[in-house]
Amino acid sequence: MRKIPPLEKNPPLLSKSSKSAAGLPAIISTMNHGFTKSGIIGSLKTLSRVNRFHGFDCPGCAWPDPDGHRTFAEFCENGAKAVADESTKKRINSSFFAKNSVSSLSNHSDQWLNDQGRLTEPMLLAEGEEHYKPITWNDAFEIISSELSELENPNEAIFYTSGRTSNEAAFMWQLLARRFGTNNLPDCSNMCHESSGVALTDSIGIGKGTVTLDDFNKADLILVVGQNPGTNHPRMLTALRDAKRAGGSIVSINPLTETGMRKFKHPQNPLEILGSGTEIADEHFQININGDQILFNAINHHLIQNDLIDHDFISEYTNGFDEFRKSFSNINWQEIENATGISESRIRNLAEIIGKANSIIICWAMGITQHRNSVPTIQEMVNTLLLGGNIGRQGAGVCPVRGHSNVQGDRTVGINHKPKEDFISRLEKSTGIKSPNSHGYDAVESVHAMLSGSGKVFLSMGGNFLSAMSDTNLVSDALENCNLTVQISTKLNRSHLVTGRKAIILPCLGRTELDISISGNQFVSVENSMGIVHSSQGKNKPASKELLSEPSIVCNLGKFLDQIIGDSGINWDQLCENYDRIRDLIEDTIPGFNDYNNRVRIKEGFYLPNPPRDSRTFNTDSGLANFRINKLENLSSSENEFVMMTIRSHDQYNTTIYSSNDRYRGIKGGRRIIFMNPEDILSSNISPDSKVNITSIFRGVKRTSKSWHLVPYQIPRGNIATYFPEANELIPLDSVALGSNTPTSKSVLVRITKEN
Ligand SMILES: Nc1nc2c(c(=O)[nH]1)N[C@H]1C(S)=C(S)[C@@H](COP(=O)(O)OP(=O)(O)OC[C@H]3O[C@@H](n4cnc5c(=O)[nH]c(N)nc54)[C@H](O)[C@@H]3O)O[C@H]1N2
Ligand SMILES: Nc1nc2c(c(=O)[nH]1)N[C@H]1C(S)=C(S)[C@@H](COP(=O)(O)OP(=O)(O)OC[C@H]3O[C@@H](n4cnc5c(=O)[nH]c(N)nc54)[C@H](O)[C@@H]3O)O[C@H]1N2
Ligand SMILES: [Mo]
Repeated sequence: MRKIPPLEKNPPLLSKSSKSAAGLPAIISTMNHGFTKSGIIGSLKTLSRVNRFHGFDCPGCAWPDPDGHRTFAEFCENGAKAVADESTKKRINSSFFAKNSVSSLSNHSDQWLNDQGRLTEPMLLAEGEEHYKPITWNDAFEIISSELSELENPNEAIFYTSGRTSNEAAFMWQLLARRFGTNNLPDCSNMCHESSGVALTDSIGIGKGTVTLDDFNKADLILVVGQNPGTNHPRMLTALRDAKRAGGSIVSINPLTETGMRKFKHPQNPLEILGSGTEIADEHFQININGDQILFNAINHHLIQNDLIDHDFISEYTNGFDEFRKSFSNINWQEIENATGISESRIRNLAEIIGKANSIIICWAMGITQHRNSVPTIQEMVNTLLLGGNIGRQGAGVCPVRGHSNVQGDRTVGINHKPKEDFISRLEKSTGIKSPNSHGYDAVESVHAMLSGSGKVFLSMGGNFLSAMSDTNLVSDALENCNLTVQISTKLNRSHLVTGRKAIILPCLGRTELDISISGNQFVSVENSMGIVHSSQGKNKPASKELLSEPSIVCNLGKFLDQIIGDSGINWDQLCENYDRIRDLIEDTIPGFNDYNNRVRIKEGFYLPNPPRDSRTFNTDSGLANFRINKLENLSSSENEFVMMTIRSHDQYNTTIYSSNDRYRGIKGGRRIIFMNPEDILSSNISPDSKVNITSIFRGVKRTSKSWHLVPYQIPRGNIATYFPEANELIPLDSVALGSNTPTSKSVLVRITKEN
């Protein structure tokens, strides 16, 4: 079975990277995607329902909608692509699998797999078979529950979750896992914002952001660090544009000058489309990969040295300032300049701007969370905000920009391999299910467990674990070592092809589709990046009559399991007939959801409580916001070595590849490419036309990925960028962030050699 997509024959076509984001090209691109996939009328209808009060939540990202005026679809090119991709008219049925063996399918590209259309009926890949065959839902539930019941220990089962899962489905999923007796609930968050959750919980007592969208209009200064909003959170550009109009300044800190941070033309505003667009970033700091902790530490030094700090806030609300101040005794600017690639004078300049701003928001995403020292880096950025009293004040705070549209909600409702005692006791009270106290596996630990044979059944609520995880070859061995792997999915991906001895596909309804149970139309709810919970209701006709909703798949699994291993006391049927009942259980279990069923029916939804934001209350060990002092680190390369980051192109949604173009970066027709500084290309003595191999060496083990093309690009020397998931086979499984165990997808040391 091919674990990675096939290699590419031809180099990509290169042009200049775009000067501005969105505008007319975005509209044309949306038209192409939407109209070819779901037909003209279909896509117009579908797109008009995105993020409307009575429509569905956009599956594109977790950026919120403006409070009170979520009246018409906020247009976004990449949201539209995600929607069109789900509402495609193409279908995969049983004859597709009869025609194509699993190994022949695995020779196709990820884009081709996704392009085959929606999965329409439950399928079984029986042991030793080459083809998936149709199976009834009942038989599928029966096989899964009997495999589970045969395990010697509940911890041999692993329940993975991807972040599109609604609150209702996620709550039922964790209930099923815990009812079975395990906390093995790894989720995509382990590879994503886990570092943010860990760092923020320790520093300020909540693992989430503390700003609302309205704060963007009130901020003096917004730092966008390690994030590419033009591609991954396009609606954030509107918020940044508005922030600028309201007088705020924007600074981007990124090894690449991403197009979205240069200029933006709002695609719904005809004057902007034709005009020259709004400059977004006032200043751009082209930092070396992983130089951020040292940068913010140096900024903090300057702020303290020059007394640009808020003494009242520090003495009333924080802990550890004196130790923090003392930690700056031997600061070495030469080392700082080497690590960051930014001059002392520019850093001091930035520190002055920070010190003089009345309200500062720091936004970040994967450029910060996927390094060995991600938790320390985030805590250093929090230190910066604490010095100026920039938490719990209008126009100020932390803003970890979430990825998957409900990844934050999934954690809130219990997808957590390390449940807190309070959660365990509340869950027992509300449902009668006693969760084990011992921690479960996160994503990396799950792979180790499957490799060693102590993880035997892998069940996946959405997602594409094989391709999303680091170290693709090991993950493949891990999955193949399972007795059974189960994918609850909408679209075909590589995790359906690299499987356990037996494999089952359970096709489910997507966000855009009507979900009708015997008690009528159901809706679900989600939590966005700013802690607002709101409803999402699909309106499209389901892709097939056979599809079940995610909550109903979980409830059926629960029911079948009860029949084999004994009654859990949960009335699974009742719960999936009417999601209000699931929401009642969530309300009884999780603080902040009071009156859930009524409040979720209000147009804009409701904010979950956020103590640092609401009242400067910090539920930390000290009861105050903590200045944290961490050892300073950065990943620097030695001679002939590069620091590699793995990033998203403009035409992909995580492991779903829409095309092999990356419009903003000027790439056409190629994904196996290495963005490299032109001078590094020159000094490597490799002609840009030849193909190269990439090798990572970690703890003495070499991993090599073949057949890549060099692309000259404005990226700091010694740094390179490749695309995820193609480069994941190079990321060592045990190369993880301290404290959060997140794979270091943005910090991989590699060598480049000419392909023979
Ligand atoms: N269209 C689209 N939208 C998406 C997704 C998608 O795949 N496609 N994915 C969703 C998900 S799950 C997520 S988590 C988000 C991801 O959103 P992003 O975090 O924006 O995604 P990445 O492409 O990983 O981009 C990381 C950015 O960080 C920069 N960077 C890398 N290393 C460093 C560093 O050491 N320091 C600094 N300062 N910058 C660095 C890179 O140059 C790049 O601009 O997007 C979500 N939205
Ligand atoms: N090297 C590297 N690796 C990374 C990253 C990186 O930046 N670099 N980013 C990491 C991040 S931030 C994340 S979040 C993970 C993403 O990891 P995952 O969430 O596991 O991966 P996705 O590619 O988002 O999953 C796509 C699949 O989800 C299924 N799906 C889509 N919609 C639905 C739905 O509504 N219901 C169900 N049940 N299934 C659905 C489809 O079958 C689709 O093929 O990847 C991580 N991996
Ligand atoms: Mo993510």
